[in-house]
Amino acid sequence: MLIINEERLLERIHTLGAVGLDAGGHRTRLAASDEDKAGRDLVSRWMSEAGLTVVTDYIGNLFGIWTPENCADAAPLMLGSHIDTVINAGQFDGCYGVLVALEVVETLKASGFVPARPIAIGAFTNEEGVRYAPDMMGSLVYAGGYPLEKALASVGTDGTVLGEELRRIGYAGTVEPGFLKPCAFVELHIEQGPILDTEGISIGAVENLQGISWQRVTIEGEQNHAGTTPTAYRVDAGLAAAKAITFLRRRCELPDSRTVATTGCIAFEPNAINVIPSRAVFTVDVRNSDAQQLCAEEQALADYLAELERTDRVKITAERLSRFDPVLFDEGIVQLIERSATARGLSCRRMTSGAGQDAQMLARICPTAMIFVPSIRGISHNPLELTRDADLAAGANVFLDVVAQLAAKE
Ligand code: HGY
Ligand code: MN
Ligand code: MN
Repeated sequence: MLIINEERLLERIHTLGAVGLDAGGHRTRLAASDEDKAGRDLVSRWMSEAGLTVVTDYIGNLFGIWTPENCADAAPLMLGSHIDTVINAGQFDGCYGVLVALEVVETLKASGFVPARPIAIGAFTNEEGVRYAPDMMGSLVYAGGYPLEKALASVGTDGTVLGEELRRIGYAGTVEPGFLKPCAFVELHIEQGPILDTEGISIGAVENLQGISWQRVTIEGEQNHAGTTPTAYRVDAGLAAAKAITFLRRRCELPDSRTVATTGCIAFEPNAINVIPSRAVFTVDVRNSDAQQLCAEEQALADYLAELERTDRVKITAERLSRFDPVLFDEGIVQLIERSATARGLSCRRMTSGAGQDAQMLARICPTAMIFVPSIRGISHNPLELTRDADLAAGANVFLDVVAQLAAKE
């Protein structure tokens, strides 16, 4: 059985992982930042050195394409993930998938394998959505789910405009997003959750992905003195925000609930220790793998906020930042993953992706599936994110089998 070059893969993961480290050793490569540019420059160099044609589209999606003469016109097989990160990130989220795709293409080329179709490796822009919303933006635009001009005009949390930043870092691109019409898309990714590690399973054959709803909630109260204002007189935006966040957690703790909810950002104004906040602005990330349940959660929150306006005499507005329905992946590719894992003597189980992924966007335009490898203790979006070398290699070899089979098919 063909296997990847584990040493070369691990070395690239660590080399890319060293890009974007600040003085404190924190790794951050936000979309279209200087650090993202440095990561992109490195990956596109590796793609060129591997003999791939490197192309960037107008939303900055970076592609390395292997087009053997005999099949230039066939619909390409597309692989890939993302190399942008969250703040103070781990080194495997997204990067593992892009670097294994490159490793697999190099391994197949060196083995003399001749595909029946081109193979394109994508590193999609702004998968994390930390600096610019929505998340999975590059792959969403690529799949035709979001207008290019609107994406380029996105204003970041730092006031920058994405299109200008892409030009500034030299990744404004030369081709339309969607320029390749893939026959299929496969993404290898760390699980970022605890299931595979807890159950001692090597491979996750990902058959679906949960829906995601992002909102920004603004609560207006009445700024007042922390000491002299009697409790009954208070119109406390901070307290109302705390009630809303607690309400969401209570919903997730209901029996049989499969909802997860997160408030990752919160800000008070004027943000002073002895002043009752006049305003609270916070984000809400709600996820559920069932479309109806996700709608029910959004409605429950809207109803609660309306109730809160009455009970706390505050004014509340909610702005939708992004929303994606749950996604089902391609059964045929999921079975390919399971067969390869079995043939390699690896334990495997089907699972749902709790995280948003570029694959959920490519699934709009072609048969798509994902492979997961274990995250130790399920830690992710955290510098302690870690996957054992043996698991990284095992996932890469299963990915190699799936790519070889999908690329061989006429
Ligand atoms: O938010 C997510 O699930 C992904 O990491 N972008
Ligand atoms: Mn990711
Ligand atoms: Mn992520």
